[in-house]
Amino acid sequence: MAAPGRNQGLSGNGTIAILGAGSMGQLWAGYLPTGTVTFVPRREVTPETGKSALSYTFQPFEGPEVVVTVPYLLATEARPPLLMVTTKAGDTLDAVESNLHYVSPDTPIVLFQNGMGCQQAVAERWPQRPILAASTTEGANRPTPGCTVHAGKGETWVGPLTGSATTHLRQVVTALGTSGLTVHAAQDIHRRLWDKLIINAGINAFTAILDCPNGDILTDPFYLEHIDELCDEIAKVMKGDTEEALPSITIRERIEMIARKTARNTSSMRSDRQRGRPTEIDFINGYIVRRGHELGVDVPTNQMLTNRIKQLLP
Ligand code: KPL
Repeated sequence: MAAPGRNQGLSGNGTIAILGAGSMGQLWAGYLPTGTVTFVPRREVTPETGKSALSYTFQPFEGPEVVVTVPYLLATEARPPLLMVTTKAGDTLDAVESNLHYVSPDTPIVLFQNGMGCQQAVAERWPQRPILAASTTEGANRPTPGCTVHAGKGETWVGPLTGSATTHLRQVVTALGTSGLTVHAAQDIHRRLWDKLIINAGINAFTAILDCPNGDILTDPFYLEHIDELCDEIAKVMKGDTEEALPSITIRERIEMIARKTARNTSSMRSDRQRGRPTEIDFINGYIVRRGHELGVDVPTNQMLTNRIKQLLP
């Protein structure tokens, strides 16, 4: 385990900074060794403006519930050796931009967003910086304010998006591994992001439109009417985007395996809808629509799901 305040393999002695204190940020902060992690506050923390730490109840996958207290990163001390970005996909570019002033040009930045497009946008904006993406199948949710639950045990792959990130990959994997969660290095992270995109594209919009837990889509006539065409479109766009061809039946099997495995879960998009928050549709089915248009692939089912979600939410 890393000594408090130090992070093995990363340059500098500061704490890993997590930007985005939602369920994914709180999951990692709950498992990383005490004293090695801070949250980036929404506004600068000063003695006048308030709290110096965020506390919440954390239910690990195994073992008793614990109270986790994570200090906020103080502007005066800020020089984190690693920045983990766990914001919603649509907030990522702006969030990174507003925090770069205290992040050294050679500090690795790891993007944990669902979907695709926002990670590439960050890498394109700052091509000289070490930008990495993470694709995770860990499941976390916040059933009540102040309480985060590690609901599903998974794995995390981390890989470089920019040239200079390659030399940081090993250290980043080691640092994230101090959490005790399973973390792998992935040279081809784009492909790993696609593996997750397939699942989100096949589950999230259906659950939000039908307002049901993940498993219930499997017998719903709306899902059954559209899933084969959706998988055909995904297969074609994926082939154009990654050179990797997956038969559409395999795509459907993967979607349905996860829908069964997470049958009682509320998907992140259904949860966004229930809470009246913006969804990540532009980075899931919306991304497939954009790439489809660029590649000359017809994507009417992805377009229909994207439109339906946008009609439901502001
Ligand atoms: O990642 C998910 C999400 O809700 O965003 C799935 C895999 C669909 C689990 O709910």
